[in-house]
Amino acid sequence: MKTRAAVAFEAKKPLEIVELDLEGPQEGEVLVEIMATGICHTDAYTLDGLDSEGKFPSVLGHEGAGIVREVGPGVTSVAVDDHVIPAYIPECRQCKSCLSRKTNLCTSIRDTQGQGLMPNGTSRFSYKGETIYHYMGCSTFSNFVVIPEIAAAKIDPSAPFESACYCGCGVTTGVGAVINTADVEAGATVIVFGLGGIGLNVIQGARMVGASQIVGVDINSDREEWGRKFGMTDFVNPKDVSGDIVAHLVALTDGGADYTFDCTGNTDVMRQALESCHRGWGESVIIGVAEAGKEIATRPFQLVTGRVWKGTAFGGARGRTDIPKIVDWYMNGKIEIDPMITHKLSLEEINKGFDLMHAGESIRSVVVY
Ligand code: NAD
Ligand code: AHE
Ligand code: ZN
Repeated sequence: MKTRAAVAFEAKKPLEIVELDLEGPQEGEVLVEIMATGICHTDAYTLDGLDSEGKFPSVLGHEGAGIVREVGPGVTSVAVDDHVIPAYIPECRQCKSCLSRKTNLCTSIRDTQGQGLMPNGTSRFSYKGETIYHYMGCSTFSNFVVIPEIAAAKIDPSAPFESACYCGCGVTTGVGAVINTADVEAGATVIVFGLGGIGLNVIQGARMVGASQIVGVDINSDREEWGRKFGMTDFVNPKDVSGDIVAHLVALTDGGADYTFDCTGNTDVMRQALESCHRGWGESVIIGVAEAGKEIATRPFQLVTGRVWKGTAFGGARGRTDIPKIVDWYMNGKIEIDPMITHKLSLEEINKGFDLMHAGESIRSVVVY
């Protein structure tokens, strides 16, 4: 079949809207009509050539929601007409990682997914006879996609696609980092660095679990109003702090925060986040994705004196088990999504979504097919 898609033919070039050829689902695969997709900073990072795994030409996008239109042989867990979110971390429930119960990082198809291919080592997309690669197993910037069955998270069919799609990455990552990775307790103090599409969800997760102080840090002062909408109690723009930002934050949180989260992808900020943790017990969670070649550093003494540095992928959420729960939390009002969706665009306008993100003018742009 043919599908309309925004294709990344080359790094650092705008996406091009073209008609691709799409092969039908093979064994263990499903065809999904994507109804809406968010644009996450990770898409921009890959398009900008900063991802060591980035492959071109490819169809980016990993924050979508849609309807199953066809299932391949052997598919049993989803059926035609089911509403699904493609999970970039699938959940096979059979690999060592899934069975360990210690991680959400299902390993069963990670190798081929990282190469932009379906589990059998081939792509379903092509353009004028040439292979176009998949991205993160999702490629939601295409109106129709083929995904592995183990990556299809079945959601409440009454959930609107334009909001639910954000649970495919940003909402689940931010809220999940708080409840799964850090396991923030009521009364805890929290600092969130970077108040964009992910950081605001960390803030609402911290509010949900009853954190007593939620400090937001961003170099964009417009983000103060945004943070406060979701439960932030204090805002700091590092540009307005005359001395050392870490010392400022440690003083503001009575010796350092119980939990800090990097949602910027900037390795200098990751260090500040770690060092703003409380001596003896503070935990810092890296969510931001740093560009290829970057490394983190701190004095080992920071860890010797009890601070813990960890990271999270997709907020520790298990694709098929946890995405439907997060959608349900949205549907029953436990979490908010709609106010964060600042822009709705057509596929033809998708490059504008990237421009808005880079200009700091959007929280989330959603492309509606
Ligand atoms: P975004 O562009 O919406 O938000 C980033 C925010 O960080 C902006 O508000 C920006 O002003 C702020 N910022 C930038 N530099 C800063 C600095 N030096 N100090 C303080 N604030 C600063 O991006 P997003 O979609 O929220 O994504 C945030 C990061 O999380 C990206 O690196 C993205 O790739 C990553 N991410 C990781 C996961 C995961 O599973 N680990 C999932 C989704 C996104
Ligand atoms: N491919 C990059 C790393 C990119 C990365 O860390 N991705 C996150 C999700 S970001 C979503 O917006 C993730 O889940 N990583 C786990 C995984 O297995 O990819 C690189 O550095 O090579
Ligand atoms: Zn993402």
